[in-house]
Amino acid sequence: MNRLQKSYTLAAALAACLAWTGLHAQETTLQPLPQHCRLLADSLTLPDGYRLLADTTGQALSPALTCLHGLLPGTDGTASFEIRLGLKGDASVRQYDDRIPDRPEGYYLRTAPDGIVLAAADARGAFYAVQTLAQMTAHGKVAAGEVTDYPDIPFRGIVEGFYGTPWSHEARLGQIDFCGRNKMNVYIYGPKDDPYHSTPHWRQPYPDDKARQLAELADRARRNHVIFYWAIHPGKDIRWDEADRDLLLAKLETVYRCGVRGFAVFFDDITGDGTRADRQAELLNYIDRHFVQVKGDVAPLIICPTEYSKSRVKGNGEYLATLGRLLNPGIQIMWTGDRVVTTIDRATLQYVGSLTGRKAYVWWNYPVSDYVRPHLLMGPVYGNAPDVASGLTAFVANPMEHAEASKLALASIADYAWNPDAYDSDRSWHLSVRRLMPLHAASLETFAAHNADPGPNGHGFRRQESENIRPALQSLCASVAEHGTPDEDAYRQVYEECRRIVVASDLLMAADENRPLTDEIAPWLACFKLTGEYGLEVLRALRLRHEGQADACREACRHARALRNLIGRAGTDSKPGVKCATLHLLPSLDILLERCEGQ
Ligand code: 14T
Repeated sequence: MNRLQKSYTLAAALAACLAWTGLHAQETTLQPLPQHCRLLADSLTLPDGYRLLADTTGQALSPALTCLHGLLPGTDGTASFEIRLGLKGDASVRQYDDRIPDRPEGYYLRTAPDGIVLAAADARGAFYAVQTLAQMTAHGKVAAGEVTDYPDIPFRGIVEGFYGTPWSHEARLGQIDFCGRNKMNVYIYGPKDDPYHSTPHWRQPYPDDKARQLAELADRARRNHVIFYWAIHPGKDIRWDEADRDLLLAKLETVYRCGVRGFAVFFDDITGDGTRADRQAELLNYIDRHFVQVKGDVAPLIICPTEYSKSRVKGNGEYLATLGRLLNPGIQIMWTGDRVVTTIDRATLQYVGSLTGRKAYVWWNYPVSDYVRPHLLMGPVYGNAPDVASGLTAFVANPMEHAEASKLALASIADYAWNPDAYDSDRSWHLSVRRLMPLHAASLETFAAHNADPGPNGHGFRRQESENIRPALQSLCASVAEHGTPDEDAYRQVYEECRRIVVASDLLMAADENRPLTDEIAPWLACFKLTGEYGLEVLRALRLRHEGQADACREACRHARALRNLIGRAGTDSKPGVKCATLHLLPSLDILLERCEGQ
């Protein structure tokens, strides 16, 4: 054996050993990140046919089975490769019972040369096992290994609760499927601008076409193991009498008949008599007693209180204390944190928990942009504490009116809510980008990196933006300000970033990979391209000035100024005032241009 052969053998032995101990495990791209996961570097080739061993007790496993058949169509009763799908105690997975986490929605997944095991604590867990399997599968191959998993937060999802154009029916169906793929189990329907959700028409039943759509949403939710909640917002003009109470109950009944099995009552953003805690509690308890408990198949009620953030709490919190004291114990109380738009930590959960005597149902106002409409919020999702799980029952996010662009943040929110203490915002952001447009991930990442901060706003909520190029922008501006000469390295980096911006804009505008997304962000893509072109022209002007070419510099400045004016006017009639890269990139370029124009 020569030296080369010897070292090869050694390397192979080492690799085998590492594979065995899991140290050579593949860096996982699973999102949400599982609690325990050991995937080997090798993947298995999936056979054309497999034998399915599934215990089909009732309808419980049907969403999991439907999804499995979509992923691997070739069932064949005689094949040697076995796929076992079942719940704890079922014959098909009995030998794996002790591996199933003893937690709601828990599952154990094993992929090996002889077959696949999907063994779960409950039906939703089985569905999630299949979702994980789907993420491990590509091009006829599946990663080999084991996953043991469960969520740390019981309820995770979306609250469609923003002001502005409500999502289209198609967009909602897509969001519910998205919830399923991201292991979110709640979708709360409460768009502020649905007239039948709020004033003026909350008392009226939906017209037939809208009722049919609600039924379709409820059905789609069931297929994704998502609880679809319908919310009503009656507080602007409710009278605390029997007539309005009966009208509200009758409205819930009509929505129940559409197949909806979850209900919420929102009392946010109202003034006057509707804000009374004792009356709100009385109404909710009445609904609980005479509707939820009578039906028997309806999820626990949710209330969004009038004082839904610490900043809205008056006095010593008598309002929330009254709700906590009077509301039936199973009723969930929503909470946005210390402010309306802010990140969540243990202290805020402790605060509201001790007032209401129950764990908070967190309504996170992100990536909602109804208070900063010209901006897209597509940066990394960060700032929520890793140790929140014991202080809340739910974490639901209020998105942007842009359904597709919201999915970037929502995928990370799903990741966070599943496993908050292992959550890594950058890792999650990269994965979310890749899952939205795998073929254009680099371009979409460039776009999203510069579309993150909401700009100055009344909530005082800000986000990092353009972090990759921030140091270079700083040194470039500093070098020009201090000695009039641009720092070469910084200049080159900013130049390259502006080139990337122009190219990314063009690639995304031309791409067919995710039309719903690129159509939605088209006005921002146009603005983004102008921003890149503006940057390039500012840099050219800077160089010409440095070279002493005064006339050429002046011409470049004129062009740059024209581009800057176009950026200021960016948007279309339907989407006025589009803004991007406003935190660092645009202000830096503005400083540099003024400097060039100044001489
Ligand atoms: F119900 C609440 F939890 C809540 O957040 N309500 C609204 C919500 O619909 C909206 O999307 C969100 C972000 O703008 O904030 C709440 O609406 C507000 C908040 C304010 F502080 C509307 C006006 C305000 F001044």
